[in-house]
Amino acid sequence: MASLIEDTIKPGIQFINGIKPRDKVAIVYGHDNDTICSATIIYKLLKKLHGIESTLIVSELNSQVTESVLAGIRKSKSDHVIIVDIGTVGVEVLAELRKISDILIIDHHMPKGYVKVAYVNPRIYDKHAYIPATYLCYKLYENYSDAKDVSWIAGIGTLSDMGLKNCNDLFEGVKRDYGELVGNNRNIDEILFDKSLLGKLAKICDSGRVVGGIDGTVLALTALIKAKSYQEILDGRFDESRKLLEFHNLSEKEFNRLVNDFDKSRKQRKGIVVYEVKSKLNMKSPLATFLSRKMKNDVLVIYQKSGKYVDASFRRGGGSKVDLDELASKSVAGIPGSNSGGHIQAAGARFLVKYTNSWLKNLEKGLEQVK
Ligand SMILES: [Mn+2]
Repeated sequence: MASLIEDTIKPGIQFINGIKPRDKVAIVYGHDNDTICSATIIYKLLKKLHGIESTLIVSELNSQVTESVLAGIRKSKSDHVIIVDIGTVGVEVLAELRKISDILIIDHHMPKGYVKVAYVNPRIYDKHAYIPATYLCYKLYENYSDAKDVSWIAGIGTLSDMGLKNCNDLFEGVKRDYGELVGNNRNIDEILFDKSLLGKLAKICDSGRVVGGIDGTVLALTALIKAKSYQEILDGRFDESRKLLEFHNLSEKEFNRLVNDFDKSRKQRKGIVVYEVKSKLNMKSPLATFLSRKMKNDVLVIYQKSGKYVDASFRRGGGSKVDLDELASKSVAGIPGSNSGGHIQAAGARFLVKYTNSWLKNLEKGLEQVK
């Protein structure tokens, strides 16, 4: 493990060593806690090392690095671009980016064949490794400085991706520095998420995205960057953190309503439980993570309409070995304008609303094939 991480972060250390105090840096991030915590830690590292205030650039829908994201990077005139926890960056975009700056990608999805990019991804060395991006950023930070300042942020991001159990030194670090955040709980993500103060912080940060979409993600990131301690977030001590607490209240109420609705409206198919979330909030992923624990051998598929599209989350019970990345990909096979991605144990898909029925059919067929 130690050498897997050392090998993984080495290109990141080389990249950061090449950043000089007067350089400009842009950090590009996605929308969940793992990515915003990654961005925060890298931001704080560069600030601490060189006083650099990086430009933070949020990706667009589905964490895409689009032309307009590219335009934002160009405008920032950055010498270095760091992209965190974004699974796919298009070749054309990378080619454009390479002309204006050097690039570091810190990620933990299945590795892509990127060229001329510094690439930090544990799956280059072990394709089964499940090490969230925030943890990789934490290890980078630790290479330069005592990481106590950011261990609570690293805890939030890593726990939110349900990967803290694979990162025990971080768990121990949080426990040592901020014992009250984990209490007497063992390092089991599900338990920590439900019962610990760290889990509550994770929910507060995620409520930005849940209630406010991409703008809410930016709000949560701003709060994390501003916060000198986790108490400032828990107590709502400044505008952004106060707003986040309001969002958290709203999202908790809606979450409980939907958990009840799930029991009434879920549809059991062969080996799959399917549930449509009907909500104005972006409740799909937190619900999927929570409800998957009710599954034993079944796959859980939760989907929600968002504009013209349907977004689906794939999770599985502890007794299921179905490769969800593969199932998600089969579910959208042949559906125009669709896409899918993720990990073996958690994946997602997106397609136009009008293809919902074909998608549901593909889903059942796909499960037969993947099993
Ligand atoms: Mn992640």
